[in-house]
Amino acid sequence: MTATFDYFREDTIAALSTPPGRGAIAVLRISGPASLSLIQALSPPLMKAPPKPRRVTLAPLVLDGDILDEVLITFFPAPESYTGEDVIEISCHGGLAIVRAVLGALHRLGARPAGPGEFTFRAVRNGKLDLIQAQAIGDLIEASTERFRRAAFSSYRGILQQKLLFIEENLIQMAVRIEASIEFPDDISEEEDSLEIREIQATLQEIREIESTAFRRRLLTGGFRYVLIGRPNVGKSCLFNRLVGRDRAIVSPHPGTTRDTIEATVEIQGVPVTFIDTAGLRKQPEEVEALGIERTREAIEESDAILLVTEATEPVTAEEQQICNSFKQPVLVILNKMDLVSEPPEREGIPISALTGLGMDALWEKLDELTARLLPDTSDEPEILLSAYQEEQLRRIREALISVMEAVSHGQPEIAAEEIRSALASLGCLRGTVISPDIIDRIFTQFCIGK
Ligand SMILES: Nc1nc2c(ncn2[C@@H]2O[C@H](COP(=O)(O)OP(=O)(O)OP(=O)(O)O)[C@@H](O)[C@H]2O)c(=O)[nH]1
Ligand SMILES: [Mg+2]
Repeated sequence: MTATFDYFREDTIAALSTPPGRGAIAVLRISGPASLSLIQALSPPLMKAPPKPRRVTLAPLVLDGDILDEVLITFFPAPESYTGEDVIEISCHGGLAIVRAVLGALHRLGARPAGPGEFTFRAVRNGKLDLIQAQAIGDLIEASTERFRRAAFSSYRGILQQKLLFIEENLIQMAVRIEASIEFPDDISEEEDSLEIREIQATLQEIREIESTAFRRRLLTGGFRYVLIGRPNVGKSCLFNRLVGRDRAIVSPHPGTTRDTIEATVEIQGVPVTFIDTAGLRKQPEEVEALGIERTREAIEESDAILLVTEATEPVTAEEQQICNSFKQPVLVILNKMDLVSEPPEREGIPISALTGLGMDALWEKLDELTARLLPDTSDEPEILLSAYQEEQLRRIREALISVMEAVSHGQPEIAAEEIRSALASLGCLRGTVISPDIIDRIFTQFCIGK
């Protein structure tokens, strides 16, 4: 990333903080030592009466005698601001041309365009946020479902940081003891070594517990996949469209209409659930359809649950029965086209009509139940959301600690000391006590500009 170097400069940056595009208002942010003088240069009345800290001031922005807009300005003097530097927030009218003109003026007067996540980077550099909170803020912005939002918020509140601090203290004490054993090798008994090994095992256990929460992020971002399968023409696409709330898949009276898998995502129980419409399963398909059926098999493999769509008018086939028995995933059997029969057939299934919407409420209830069942119970543990970066650092710490353990048990304190230093270094990267260009690349450049 070429922007990396810039992040360590202490100049003044400016960017649009609301999403690009038309809106009622747009918020721009300036951060750095020249923030106040910049806005004063753009707004003559503020030269005479500087904006009061943390109060909103109405002011015109003027460039070359041309009024760009009338805006609201808030001045957050250092260190009581998001970044810990002098910050000016400008709320202007959210027109594309206005935003372009105001940003252009700020840049012309000397503010550098901010890189992605650079405001948050400065907040970390200035000790306003720790690195873990910064990543949680990234998650808060990304969170599009209820559960993800809640998890991101609790991880923002610092549970992981507390746990890591505890592990760090343990490692430091361990390092001190190991260093001492190099200086005074005769004072160390075998008993003390085995005590040390137990300490390391306990710390390893702590780390594994934190690592075991990694699935949660994948769940909150990726969610579940429910695949709709069944014989051709049973109404899979029609039901799919109903479930995802729009006409995505083509519905037709000809069997073999769907040839490719189609996906759409909705929210159930606070997590994203992707429904997958597939090509109907049949024994002797034509060539293109056969490919579609291959994809269907793949979709089944990757799914968390199966919605087996059948026709209420038809008896269940041997093939359908086999599907119910041969997969490990839960299967919901759906009896579609209930509008064509007077009574539900005498077999298990959820009676619906994808065409008329009959029975859809009951089906949604079943889907809620199914999803709740698939969700791991995390109600009594603190929410930790590990990023890929954090997972990697934890793995490094764990591997280093295993080497420490081996070295201690083989009576090699020098190696143990070196490995424990490496574990502490990874822990520093994880906690953000060391900020390297690598951290900027891996974390901050993933943010949007203006954050
Ligand atoms: N009466 C009635 N017709 C339905 C119902 N659901 C679907 N259909 C009709 O059944 C036909 C097939 O529907 P699709 O949704 O295309 O079926 P499919 O299972 O996706 O079929 P393939 O993609 O060919 O495998 C269409 O003519 C639909 O209008 C229903 O509940 N009642
Ligand atoms: Mg179809």
